[in-house]
Amino acid sequence: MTNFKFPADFLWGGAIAANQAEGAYLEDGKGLSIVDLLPTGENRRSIMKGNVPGFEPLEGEFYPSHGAIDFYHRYPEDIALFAEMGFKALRVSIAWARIFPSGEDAQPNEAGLKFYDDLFDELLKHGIQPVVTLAHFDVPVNLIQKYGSWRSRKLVTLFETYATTVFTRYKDKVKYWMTFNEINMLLHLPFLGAGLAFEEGDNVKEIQYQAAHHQLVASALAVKACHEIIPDAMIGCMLAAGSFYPYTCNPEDVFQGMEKDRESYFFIDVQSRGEYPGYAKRFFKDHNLNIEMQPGDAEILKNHTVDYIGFSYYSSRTTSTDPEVIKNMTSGNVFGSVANPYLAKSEWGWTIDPKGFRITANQLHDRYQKPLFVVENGFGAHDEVTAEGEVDDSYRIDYLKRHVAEMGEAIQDGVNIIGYTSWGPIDIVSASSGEMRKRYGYIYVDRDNEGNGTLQRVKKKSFYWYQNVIQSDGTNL
Ligand code: BGP
Repeated sequence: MTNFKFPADFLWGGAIAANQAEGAYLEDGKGLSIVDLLPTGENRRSIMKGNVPGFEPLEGEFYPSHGAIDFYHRYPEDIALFAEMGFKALRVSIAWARIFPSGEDAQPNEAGLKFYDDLFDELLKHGIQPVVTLAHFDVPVNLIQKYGSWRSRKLVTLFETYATTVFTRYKDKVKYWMTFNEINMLLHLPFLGAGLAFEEGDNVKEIQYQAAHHQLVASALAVKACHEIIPDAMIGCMLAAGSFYPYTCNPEDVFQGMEKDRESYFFIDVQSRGEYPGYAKRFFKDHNLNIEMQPGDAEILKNHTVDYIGFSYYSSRTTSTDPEVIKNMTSGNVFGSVANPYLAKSEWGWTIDPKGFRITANQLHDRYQKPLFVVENGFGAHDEVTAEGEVDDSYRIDYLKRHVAEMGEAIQDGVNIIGYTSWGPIDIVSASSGEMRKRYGYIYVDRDNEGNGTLQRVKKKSFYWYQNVIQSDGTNL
């Protein structure tokens, strides 16, 4: 089957995050970070939402992310496999607490800086562009304990120092940057997204939007520093995207869909257009939220907007104002979506909607008129290794095939998409469950939730499929 031919310079690749892949969570001077404290199991969701009164770090527990897939030591082998697939780009994140273990150390940790130097060198050796997220669900724990994380203005300056440090160090190696991963997750999983732990009686909404303001200013200051230090770099924002469909054509449903989309667009409107949208100002007023902004903030936001819009897309969302529909069709996702009767779901209840990918990309293009970078998309599933040592993940190929096809359609619609880094090209720890069981990779990793397994890497069927896609510029799906 011949499909749309993607541009020759299209950035095909994959995306991982430090805390889900590296392991070595206390090695070479690294400090504790939020994710190091997130247990698997029932309480995880509630903790990720910020229900952590009297927040105290848990010592001595083991979670899969502590060792993860040992990317920290095995990255040369993994990068060689990515190169074999033909990757042009690998999205990684820097663990803030590897560079500044307490988040506020006077000097950066040289061992941490060196690790990423070596990692970027290894990528460049294979002709793979590093695409680097500054904060992927990552706040040094000390900053949570001492300042209450992003609710404090203090974090803006500390983040700026961190960002400036890494821009200066890696300016010759990294040309694609991103500030906060899925910045809108701050509203849905505030502990995971921004280290926010709530106490009884907290005005949760006010704290969230105050923290959001701090992240938005910090993001703009990072854009400023990046442009000054690495003039030939591109720095973007990153949204957990996926448009809301109204459940019916009842204007109430349609209006609610628009409002729910705006909960997410809010962040990108500020990062890309450089100012608070009118609907946000109204929201603050209607809810009596008092958000402290300093003189000069508006100017910072206005003058340092992002160069591109990075986004993840896994599924669309559906919204209804009808209590009966909500009661019967709530699906267990963090965005408060009801189930869409036209769409199938993954084993984890994530709606599968390739057409929604095209819709979302078009909407982002229409709204921002900036290059888009698809920095996450993929299919989480439980994979089986056969007795012959093979993994037939045809279901994953099916998902990816349909999404890449719709991405090609979006480009033909006139949407400027510069790259596609699918999520978890090698199996890593799942963010929502904290488990190894939910896998996304083209490469299987022999590791279970208890930390057992040889860590051996095995090419899945999708490995060869993706290799072929890249090699054929997307024409062979
Ligand atoms: C996004 C995150 C990733 C990631 C992915 C898949 O929200 O940016 O960190 O893990 O979703 O989610 P999960 O691992 O929960 O399946």
